[in-house]
Amino acid sequence: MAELLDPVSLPQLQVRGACPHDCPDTCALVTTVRDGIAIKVQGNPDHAPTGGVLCNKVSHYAARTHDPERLLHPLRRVGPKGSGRFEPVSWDSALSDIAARLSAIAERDPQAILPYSYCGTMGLVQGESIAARFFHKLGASLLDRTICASAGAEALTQTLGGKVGMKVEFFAEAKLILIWGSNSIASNLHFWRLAQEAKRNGAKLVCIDPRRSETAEKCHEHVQLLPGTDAALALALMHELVVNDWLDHGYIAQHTLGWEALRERALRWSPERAAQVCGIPAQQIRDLARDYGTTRPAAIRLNYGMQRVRGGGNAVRAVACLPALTGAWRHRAGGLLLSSSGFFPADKATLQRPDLLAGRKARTINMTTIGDDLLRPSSPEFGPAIEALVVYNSNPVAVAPESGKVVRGFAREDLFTVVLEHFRTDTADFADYVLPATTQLEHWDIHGSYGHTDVLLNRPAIAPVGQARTNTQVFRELAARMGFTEPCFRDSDETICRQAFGTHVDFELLLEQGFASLQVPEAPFANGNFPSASGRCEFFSERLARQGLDGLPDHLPNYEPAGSSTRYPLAMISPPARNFLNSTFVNLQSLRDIEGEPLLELHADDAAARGIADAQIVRVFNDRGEYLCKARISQRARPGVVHGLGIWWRKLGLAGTNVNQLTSQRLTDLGRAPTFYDCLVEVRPA
Ligand SMILES: Nc1nc2c(c(=O)[nH]1)N[C@H]1C(S)=C(S)[C@@H](COP(=O)(O)OP(=O)(O)OC[C@H]3O[C@@H](n4cnc5c(=O)[nH]c(N)nc54)[C@H](O)[C@@H]3O)O[C@H]1N2
Ligand SMILES: Nc1nc2c(c(=O)[nH]1)N[C@H]1C(S)=C(S)[C@@H](COP(=O)(O)OP(=O)(O)OC[C@H]3O[C@@H](n4cnc5c(=O)[nH]c(N)nc54)[C@H](O)[C@@H]3O)O[C@H]1N2
Ligand code: SF4
Ligand SMILES: [Mo]
Repeated sequence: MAELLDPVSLPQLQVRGACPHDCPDTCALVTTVRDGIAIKVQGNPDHAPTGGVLCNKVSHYAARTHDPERLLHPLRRVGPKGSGRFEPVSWDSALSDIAARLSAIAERDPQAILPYSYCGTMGLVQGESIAARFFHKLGASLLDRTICASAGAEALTQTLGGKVGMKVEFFAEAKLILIWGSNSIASNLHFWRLAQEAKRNGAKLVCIDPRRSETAEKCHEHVQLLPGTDAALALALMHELVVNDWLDHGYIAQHTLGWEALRERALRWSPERAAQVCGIPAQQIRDLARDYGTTRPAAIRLNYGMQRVRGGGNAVRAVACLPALTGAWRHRAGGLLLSSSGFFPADKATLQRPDLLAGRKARTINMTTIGDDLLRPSSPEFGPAIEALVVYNSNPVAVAPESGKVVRGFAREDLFTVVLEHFRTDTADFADYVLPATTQLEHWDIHGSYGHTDVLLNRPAIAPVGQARTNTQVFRELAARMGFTEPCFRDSDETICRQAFGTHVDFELLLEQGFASLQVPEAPFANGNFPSASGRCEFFSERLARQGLDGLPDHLPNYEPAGSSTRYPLAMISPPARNFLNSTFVNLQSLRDIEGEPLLELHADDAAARGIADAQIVRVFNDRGEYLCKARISQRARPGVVHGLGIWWRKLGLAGTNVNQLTSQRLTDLGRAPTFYDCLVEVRPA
């Protein structure tokens, strides 16, 4: 049983759960509850990937749950849009009015209604289950959930056949680890523990990142390339593998597709050529290639940081070719991991019921371009203007690119907006109705992972705080009010937990210990068997070629390459601040105190050229907008590149904006994803 009575102190429960956050580690939690209050959230020591340790953010989860600013009852807007002026209303009147408003719009055209959700929780129940069923039945617009990972996901799918890779635990046995586009210490802490173990066993750690991150400074080698130049680096590594014959010819012949074409492409990328593009010494590329070509086993921990630029998909494709060239996949501690989520057999058809569309063809809106799309009038190409937006598990006003436009869209007085939230976020401020949602400590859920291969079950530890309701309950009740009679709208959360993986996991084991491992081979691609159509690692992708795209990976320069503009000479990336999780936790005083203020890290030379002193307030700007923050002259930055750490709540920043005021809505080469790290700016003292 999960609940254990502590014999010594007051009656106290320990309840097993799962971290809900969008983080590859998917930790197993143990929540201690006393008198109905969660007093402590800890890592489950029995779950190997968690190892009993949580990050600093989620160690504060009990405080976040019982924070005095939690939303406790439904709110209805009384002031102008965005003013944040609300009055409390009953659930019944809120839900009745919402159902009536949505019904009236749906009668004209249900596609004028758009759900907007992402990974505030990664749970399969409080994410896309009843909510998806509801919007499918309604015939609402579909949402293309691209804001994070779809460029890399598409790239992996076009190369390996799916979001699959090494089993994370075996990184500990690798002798060379490339940490590529990942600040593991901040955003993949439990992987970093494995990398440390490998280091103690003699492994060399190399970090490839434009920023000298917490992780980069602790690796043996830091390759500090310019943003958006990873494909050039990967191709030059291939060049060296070819000319030095550090290749596994047997593996290439048996388990890959398109070798001759890739070889030819790689031979065009001498280290000197790539060095020009990447802004690093050619010798560093040669040395890295020698390490990669001659060390066994060699493992790559690729992460999403490199794919937030125009050529992000191609970059991931290029890197994903490397382990097949050297045969690194033969060893369980060799290969690559970007995401393991493709190993999880989630039953999406049952969870989400796309069949409820019943032959209707709903249009798809890309969540990344919500700024433009909210401002679009009806037209034959676009379809109806968006009239209603239902937001859950996301904070688009803070996290979506080009927030000047996002805000203008949300501020439309004729837009009907419902936001399900824990707190009065920047997005909630623009709602017509704010509905208080339960947190992970208050509801059931079930989780896969994109960093390990265990399923986790989350049991509620406490009763809902205030009048908070689960996302599922809100959509169940809206469904009932709108006359949706299918039995799937009455499934309980526990039932949905059981549906999620069907017989693929032992649910009794989940109930008992809180986690259950998938059966994944130790070295899944030692003998090929990639989940691609050909069963091989596809250097050349027929599918991409048929779409008129390059079948081979190549370097595509950024839309806004470093050094290409005299007006905006600085390339800005905006990776996460360590103590926030996207925009979650920014409102928690204890964590915000650690981060201090919104920061722009810049190199001393760039600061001096602009007369900027450390800790001075600066104006960061481009044609899309401007943002005030504090300058930090920092050895983390290389000249010409600045780092606007994210993702602050606009209203908690210095002048009511955040870094996304500057980012653009342009999309990546593959996967229709955002290009947050492909952004030129200028900086001046404020
Ligand atoms: N503490 C913390 N942890 C998090 C999150 C958080 O907000 N805070 N967010 C979670 C989420 S949603 C995600 S998607 C992951 C994100 O975590 P990651 O997948 O690791 O991605 P990022 O944090 O975007 O970027 C990682 C690193 O890539 C670097 N980078 C930027 N541009 C480039 C480039 O062009 N090439 C290369 N090689 N590197 C580049 C950045 O400087 C950064 O150090 O982390 C999750 N974990
Ligand atoms: N400039 C810049 N912008 C970025 C990024 C970047 O690196 N730089 N990173 C991008 C990435 S990788 C991502 S993933 C996105 C993240 O964007 P989002 O997925 O929007 O993530 P969060 O900002 O964490 O907002 C999640 C919200 O969901 C709420 N929530 C959590 N659990 C529940 C629940 O059970 N029910 C309900 N109703 N609400 C819940 C939380 O309170 C929180 O306000 O941001 C992107 N934006
Ligand atoms: S955010 Fe990541 S590291 Fe932190 S507790 Fe959750 S899964 Fe673990
Ligand atoms: Mo993300």
